Amino acid sequence: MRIDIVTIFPEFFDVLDLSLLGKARQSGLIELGVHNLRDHTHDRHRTVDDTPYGGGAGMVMKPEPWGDALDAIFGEPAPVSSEADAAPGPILIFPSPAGEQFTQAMARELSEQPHLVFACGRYEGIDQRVVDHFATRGEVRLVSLGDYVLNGGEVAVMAMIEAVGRLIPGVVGNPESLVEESHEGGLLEYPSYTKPSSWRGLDVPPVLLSGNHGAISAWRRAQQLERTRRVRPDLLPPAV
Ligand code: J9T
Repeated sequence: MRIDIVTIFPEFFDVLDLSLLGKARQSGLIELGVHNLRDHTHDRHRTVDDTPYGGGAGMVMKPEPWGDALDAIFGEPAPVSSEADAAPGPILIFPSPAGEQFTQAMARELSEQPHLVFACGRYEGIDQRVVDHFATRGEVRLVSLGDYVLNGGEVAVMAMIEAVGRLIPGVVGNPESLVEESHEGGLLEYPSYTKPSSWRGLDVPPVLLSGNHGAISAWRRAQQLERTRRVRPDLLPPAV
């Protein structure tokens, strides 16, 4: 998969050299391009924002640097005549608290794409015409991590890249660990324990030491249901 990121803080993404995603980049499973929006400005101050039309607090990101930065990634708009034969382009994602909610299902869907482009804006936003223009050229999605505001899209994009990247085949060593965890089955994860079997007066639930695999599976399932019912009843399927 290819991932491009446009941001005014390219260094923020240096941590993608580390850990599992760093390894995935070295092995070529993930190809990453991080682009500085300010490289697409043309004034001495490398200005990326301006005051909002209609008034109000804060600044809005100007459309021209965004247009130029994204054109450089997408290529210039295709002439209308050749549009029909064009291969589908990248999915363009704007992290935004006004977007659809990012979920494990969306992470899985995005992990199957060949090319994602993330456009990190500041929280007052990017001129709407950038979204509207690129929506005429391909798939555009506004995506929110949850119901809270951040200073910029960078942290949200980092979370999305980690959630998506680990689902790309080969990135996580043991694919079984992907299936058993929270959210993939629609329920929260069961609690886990390792040695020692007794620690600070707390014992590992005896069933886990029993060697009875049927009983262990049933216990874990019951724990998942109990946890989900207690903290995230909204996730329970109607039949439960
Ligand atoms: C600037 O971006 C945000 O504030 C943001 C992005 C994605 N999800 C959120 N919940 C906030």
